[in-house]
Amino acid sequence: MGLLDGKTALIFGLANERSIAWGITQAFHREGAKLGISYAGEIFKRRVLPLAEKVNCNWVEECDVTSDEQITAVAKKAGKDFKGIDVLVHSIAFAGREELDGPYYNTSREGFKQAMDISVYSFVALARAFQPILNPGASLMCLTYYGSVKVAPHYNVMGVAKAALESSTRYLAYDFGPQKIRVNAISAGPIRTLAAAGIGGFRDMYKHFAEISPMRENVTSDDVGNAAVFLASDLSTRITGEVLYIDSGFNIMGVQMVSSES
Ligand code: NAD
Ligand code: 0WE
Repeated sequence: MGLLDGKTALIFGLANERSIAWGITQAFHREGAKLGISYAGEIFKRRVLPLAEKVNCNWVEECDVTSDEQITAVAKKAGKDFKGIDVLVHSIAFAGREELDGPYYNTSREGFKQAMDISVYSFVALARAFQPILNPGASLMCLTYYGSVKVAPHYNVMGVAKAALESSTRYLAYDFGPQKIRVNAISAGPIRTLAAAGIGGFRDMYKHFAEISPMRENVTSDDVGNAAVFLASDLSTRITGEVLYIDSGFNIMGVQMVSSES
């Protein structure tokens, strides 16, 4: 008996075995969901296909979310191959590397547009494209980060994009409410994924997190996967428009102090 027995889930944003999307995919598989996986770019195909095999998933489709055509095509394909969709996970973000360094005021117009397009608009576009094939009781979710609410040095335009993503989550929750479709965001603490690799100061931030968060522990993709199961399942009926923190309690802290107790 799995919490997601009989449900079909589509996951966008799987790049490799370190992706948060992989933690979510494995947790969904464990709970009995039927899976579809989408990735971006030919380079990742080689990485993603063997992962999909591990979770008995033979529905793997490329979708670059900057392309309306590709979004439409993937929704059309899903409509043909599945009896409606119950869960959609958006685990996608991108900003140009040069935007994640130096002062926020140096954000370029193009860099701003690109970060908002890939990291925010794509969630709205996916929600619209899939609306006709979403089953009543369906659950949509996206991944966000605390840099949306408070300043995380160098997160810059991504913080602004995550604020817009969280706001989009609330507006989508309002739109989809009458259809009994829920929309939520998961705010995860820092995790060492491809999107965190090579970020200046990430290692120190990661270590600091484990020192000052109430639970004194870093977050894993498995933790996020389990929370995603909850949001995807019927255990969370009536929860919509929320930002669920999976962060060892980090976000509740006002004053940060390195404790002598462990
Ligand atoms: P990741 O690099 O594994 O995943 C990011 C994904 O975005 C990749 O699969 C990439 O292919 C995809 N992507 C980028 N541009 C795309 C495009 N044009 N079309 C389609 N897909 C595109 O890294 P991750 O850390 O697993 O990130 C997943 C999500 O989690 C992101 O939204 C990220 O902001 C969020 N998040 C990450 C952390 C962290 O510390 N790693 C913390 C909180 C939230
Ligand atoms: O959301 C994220 C990652 C977002 C991200 C990361 C990259 C790095 C590589 C978006 N675009 C790119 N583009 C690249 O070229 N996180 C929450 C992880 C993260 O990223 C940071 C962080 C944290 C935490 C960037 C600066 C400061 C802190």
